[in-house]
Amino acid sequence: KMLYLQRCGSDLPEEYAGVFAHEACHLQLATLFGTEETKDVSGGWHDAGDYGRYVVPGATAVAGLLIAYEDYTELLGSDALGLPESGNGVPDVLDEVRYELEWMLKMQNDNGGVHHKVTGLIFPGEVMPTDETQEMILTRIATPTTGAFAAVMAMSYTAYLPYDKAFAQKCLSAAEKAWVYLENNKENGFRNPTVVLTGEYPDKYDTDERYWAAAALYRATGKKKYINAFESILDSAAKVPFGYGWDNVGDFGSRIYLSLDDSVTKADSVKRIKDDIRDRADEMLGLSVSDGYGISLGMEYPWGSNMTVCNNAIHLLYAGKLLSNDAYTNAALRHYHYIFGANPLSICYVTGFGTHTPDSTHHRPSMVLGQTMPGMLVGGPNSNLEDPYARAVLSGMPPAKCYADNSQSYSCNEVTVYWNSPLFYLMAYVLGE
Ligand code: G3I
Ligand code: 9MR
Ligand code: ZN
Repeated sequence: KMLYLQRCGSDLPEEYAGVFAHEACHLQLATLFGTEETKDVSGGWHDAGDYGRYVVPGATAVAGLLIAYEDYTELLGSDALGLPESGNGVPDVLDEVRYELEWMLKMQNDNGGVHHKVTGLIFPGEVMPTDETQEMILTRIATPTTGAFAAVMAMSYTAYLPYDKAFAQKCLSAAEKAWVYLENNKENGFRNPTVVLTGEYPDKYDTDERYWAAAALYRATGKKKYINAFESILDSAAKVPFGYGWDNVGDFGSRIYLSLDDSVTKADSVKRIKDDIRDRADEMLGLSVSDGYGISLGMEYPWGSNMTVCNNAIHLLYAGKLLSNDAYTNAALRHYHYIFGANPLSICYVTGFGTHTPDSTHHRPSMVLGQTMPGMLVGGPNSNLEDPYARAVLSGMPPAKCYADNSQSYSCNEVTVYWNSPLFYLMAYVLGE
């Protein structure tokens, strides 16, 4: 539901959005940065507390929902979650993901490459989405962006095939076209142009996105070229690509590869990937065992630390199942409890749940309405104190207490679609066990 309430470009009627209802926003054509060209890239999800729409984090959020659906298909099959699409014969989680995918398809250039984001030049003030009327700027194509797009479009082919063959095929064709772009273009990460001051999501390396896309495309098509690409990326990578975050996404690819029949995988690749998953799970377990609250951040609580907590839990759950190790699974559950209140601040980091919960998030609709949208996971403690408010009130605090429930503090009290997605996965696990 949080993702539904982040929808851009369509009316959100009171029937589904309650006080957060608003008319369609950001319908204006976007101008391709540095040109006079304009393009319709309306739709998708607002990223976070701002109204930017960014392919890289959007793909991460889509991937989190799709692996939850893959792993808990029965449990997440509900077609009655209170969306406009409820009752259409398609599980609502897929309907919600489709809303982002339809937008992402617009972000693909005719040459197969994918544009990085669409935002204003600057962040808007404290306004409702319909009141952000500044010109929308479409930034250039980047290869990590194109790789993440190819990966989630191929994953979406697999997910939608039973429900909408035509849409599934549309996703796959877009994924294959994006792959051809990657074959013909060397690594080219994204950086903001100087005058563009909105979110950047800079990602220099595209090895992990290519790795992930190759695995997803092979699973979708069975074409040798994709599994060959996967193996050669793995062979030439110094480390097995890792992560579930917006910048490092390799684990999404590893899970797919390890799910393939051993008649198509290579024993030494499987071993190398499994050993890497085990080594990182052992490191997380070691940190969890020595941490007062059982999480695995050590002393570094980065921006979006609650996302890292959830992503580490996903890794531990996956490793627990893959390697039949309950210690990993139990540690994952401690990560879950931390999010919901077993932490140094005894706060439930999900808005609207529990007795002590954030009510002043850095989320423009909540700030304008003076009412915090429920069901949002806040970024959480950030020991790097990355905004003026945090620096003013949190200096000297221990890392796990570097959190303030204040709407000015975007570096610890914002919300994003790709912080909710790993939480969604964990809740599906807990509900399903
Ligand atoms: O990973 C390094 C770590 O190795 C290092 O020790 C540490 C200390 O310097 O920095 C870590 O990098 C951090 C990076 O996120 C990790 O991905 C940076 O400090 C931190 O500044 C960076 O923050 C990002 C933030 O934008 C600022 O760029 C967040 O990940 C990202 O979630 C956030 O995204 C924003 C969008 O731009 C706009 N929309 C809201 C959204 C959430 O706040
Ligand atoms: O609202 C913006 C939030 O989404 C970003 O994560 C954050 C850091 O990039 O910036 C926020 O916008 C602030 C801007 O950076 C500085 N002026 C105040 C803006 C609202 O807090
Ligand atoms: Zn919008």
